[in-house]
Amino acid sequence: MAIRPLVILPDSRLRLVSEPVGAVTPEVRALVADMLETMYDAPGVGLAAIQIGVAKRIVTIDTSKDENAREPQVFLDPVVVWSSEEKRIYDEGCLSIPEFYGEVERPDRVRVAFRDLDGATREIEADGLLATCIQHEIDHLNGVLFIDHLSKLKRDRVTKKFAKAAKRGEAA
Ligand code: GNR
Ligand code: NI
Repeated sequence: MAIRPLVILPDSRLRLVSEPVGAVTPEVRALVADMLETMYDAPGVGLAAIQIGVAKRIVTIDTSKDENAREPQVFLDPVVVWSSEEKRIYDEGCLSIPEFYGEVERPDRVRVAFRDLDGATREIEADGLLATCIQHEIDHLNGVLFIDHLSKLKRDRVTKKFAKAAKRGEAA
């Protein structure tokens, strides 16, 4: 297992549409192990494979608060199959946009179909932080960032800040 470097805005890889996973090979399992290690090290609540530079439709999430009682969840090829009319607003952050936060409105509850590491098809209904997080991660699989849900003014401001920092070779 290894902690992998995070892909940071304005890296154009964050705009890629990730590819379906296909067969659950030992390489896929090794990638998931690296994603979990990288997510826990960051620390983050979720991670999409593209955030470590791999354009595959893989998401890891752990919304448990206690780091001594970890509850890793792995989603291969996740798809939202139902979302509630009711919305919820959450102050989101992203490991690829460090130290920037913004309020995003999304469906309060979602049903998500996915495959697990045994290749079995499963479905869950998520609410609360898990619902917010899984929608944030599925956005990553489609090249969408949470700042895309903010006003153009806020998005342009943070995009420029990170572009300038990258040019100078600094963190934003
Ligand atoms: O660690 C994370 N926290 C978070 C908080 C609110 C909404 C979404 C998230 S996901 C984020 C990690 C990340 O960037 N995943 O892509
Ligand atoms: Ni993110």
